[in-house]
Amino acid sequence: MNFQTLARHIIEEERKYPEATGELSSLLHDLSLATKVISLEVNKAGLVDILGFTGDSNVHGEQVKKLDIYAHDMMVKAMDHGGHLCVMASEEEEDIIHIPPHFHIGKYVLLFDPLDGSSNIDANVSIGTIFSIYRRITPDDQVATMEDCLQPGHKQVAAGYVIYGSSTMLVYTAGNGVHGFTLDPAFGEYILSHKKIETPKKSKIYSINEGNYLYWHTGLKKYIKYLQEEDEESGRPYSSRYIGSMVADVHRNLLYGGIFMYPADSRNPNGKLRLMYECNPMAFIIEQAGGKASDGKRRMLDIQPEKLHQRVPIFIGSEDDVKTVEKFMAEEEVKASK
Ligand code: AHM
Ligand code: MG
Repeated sequence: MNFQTLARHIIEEERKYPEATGELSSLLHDLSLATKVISLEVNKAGLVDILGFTGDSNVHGEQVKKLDIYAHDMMVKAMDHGGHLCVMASEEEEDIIHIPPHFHIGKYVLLFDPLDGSSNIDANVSIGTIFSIYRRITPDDQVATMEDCLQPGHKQVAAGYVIYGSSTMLVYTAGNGVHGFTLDPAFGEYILSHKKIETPKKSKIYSINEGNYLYWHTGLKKYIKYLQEEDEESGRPYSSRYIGSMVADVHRNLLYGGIFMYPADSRNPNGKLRLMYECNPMAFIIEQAGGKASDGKRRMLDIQPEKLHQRVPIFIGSEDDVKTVEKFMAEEEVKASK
């Protein structure tokens, strides 16, 4: 059989680095297992009474959980005892999550958004799990701290997402390109389906919530109008595609080319999306695929985080498009400062 499972792919990637211990491979394997369970539950969402609020009971009189809480619990349960992690943090939990001291403590740090875009679940729209892995920076013989979690994105060792869409796909990078695997529902394995994904340098798609137009930066308003103008040479007008589910929007743009934006606006000066759980892992993936990610001014991966749940504006996708929006916004700032 001429196909490659995720497990085999990870092992073969690791063979390229003689100093590798195999720990990262096992970690990614545990992670993929957790997402398979989440995928099953997501697929059942319309059938089982799992969409009620936390605390409701289902037809069996059992307590049901909202799917995002379920996904969070599943990630923690699958990852806390593997021996690879020293600390975790989740978008669903205020504080960092320590590894119980009776488990082996490893050298990696895991940050995740267990179910991004979960407000879309009821409408059967694609949602996803996003993960980001760092090496610990505090000494091995001490309890890991917030410092281990608050590292800039360029320190990521690996990052990825799983999209629960028309099929379930896991896309990851460990710093050596971006690889995509589709879950075969028949035998429950992720199979390599998208080898070394490269995103187009320039695109024809923009993704942004245009309902917020009134509150945007003038430079951004001008940029969007520019994309809507007709100009054959530069391939305008662009198409607008916005699902409202970051994993799905970024995934489509990764494959077809495109720019995804969640900007700051006059009501939300830091935008909406989270640096540690959404923006950094996606930025690592996009850069590895040849794209670019910024907060409008700075490279996303160079931002020094201050808070675990910090929000940040994001412009991510095809390199030329991200550069163009940065230029539009910078020009307006120069004008405003005169
Ligand atoms: P969530 O973490 O509460 O699910 O919110 C994140 C989601 C992203 O997936 C998506 O890009 C964004 O929120 C959409 O926001 P909006 O509805 O404001 O356009
Ligand atoms: Mg989220």
